[in-house]
Amino acid sequence: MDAYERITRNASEVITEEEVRALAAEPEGRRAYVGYEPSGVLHIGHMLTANKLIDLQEAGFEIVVLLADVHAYLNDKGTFEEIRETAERMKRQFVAYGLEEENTEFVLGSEFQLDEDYVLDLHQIELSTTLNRAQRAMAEIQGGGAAKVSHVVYPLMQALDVEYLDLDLAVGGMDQRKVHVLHREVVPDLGYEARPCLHTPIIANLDDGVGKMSSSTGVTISMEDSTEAIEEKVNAAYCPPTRDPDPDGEGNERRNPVLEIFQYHVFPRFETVVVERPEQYGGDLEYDEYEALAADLESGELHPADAKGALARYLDELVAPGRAVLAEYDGE
Ligand code: NAL
Repeated sequence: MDAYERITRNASEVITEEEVRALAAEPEGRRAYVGYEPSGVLHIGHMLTANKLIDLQEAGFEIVVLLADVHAYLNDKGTFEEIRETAERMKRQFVAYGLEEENTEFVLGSEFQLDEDYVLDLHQIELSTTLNRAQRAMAEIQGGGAAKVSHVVYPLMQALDVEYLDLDLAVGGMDQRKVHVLHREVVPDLGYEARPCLHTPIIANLDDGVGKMSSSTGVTISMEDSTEAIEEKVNAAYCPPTRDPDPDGEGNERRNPVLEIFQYHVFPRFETVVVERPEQYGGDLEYDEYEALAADLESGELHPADAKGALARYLDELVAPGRAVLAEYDGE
């Protein structure tokens, strides 16, 4: 796999391909980043972007993780003190998950977002952005309820952060794309260079195969889950035996969350995937790539129950280190 393939594997979109190819040609010393509103417990959505950061680390990038405390505050996620504490818990879980501490810079938004230069740049973007434009950029991020003034400041700050963190590549889920596009449109007016962006897919809920998988709606997996909870959720997951013929087709919402988790979480982190089966059912199956496993599920060679058993085992292995970090907090 060459650097460009590794950087873009499993991505839904890159803006623009040409700009990302230029980075891939010389990845050493490049900085890529993701920002997260601090939340107490990592869930599978955070883990998906973290997998992309691990790909980028392996391609030679330096990684910056923005723990967006001011953004979480603007999105009504609690008091500033609570959010700060949560940020530290989140950082420790990311390190446990596999973001090497030596190669990862964790930054709190409040470290630079309250500086005079930053605030004046922010006000300049406020002057040139309509309310309507900012609200549209925020639609997929806002926590719910009526939009407040804070909700239109939020995407403008995010657009500016890319410049202030001196980054070469902005990474985020597809829910961040409108903010990143806003970034590309507004920062040139401030005399800054727009940066390339890479967006990861939003995967389906485990229970119904549709919607955005997050901790607030539908069944998801988080670092809080015990081995037994993971087994239960995965065994109850929606897993139609045939693949969606057009998974990205508009209006086509039939999805297979079991296959998606194999694709976006298991294969990127494990060289080979072994599905254990009793001898009488044909014995163990071994896969080096996602497509082979998906094809076997589709043809009936691999039974959904066996696929789920393997998925629960691998997910448990991915979650275990973060679960241990959370247990330490509980013990304090
Ligand atoms: C992501 C978030 C907040 C601030 C950012 C600043 C720069 C780059 C990425 C950022 C969080 C994100 C979310 N909007 O919805 O979790």
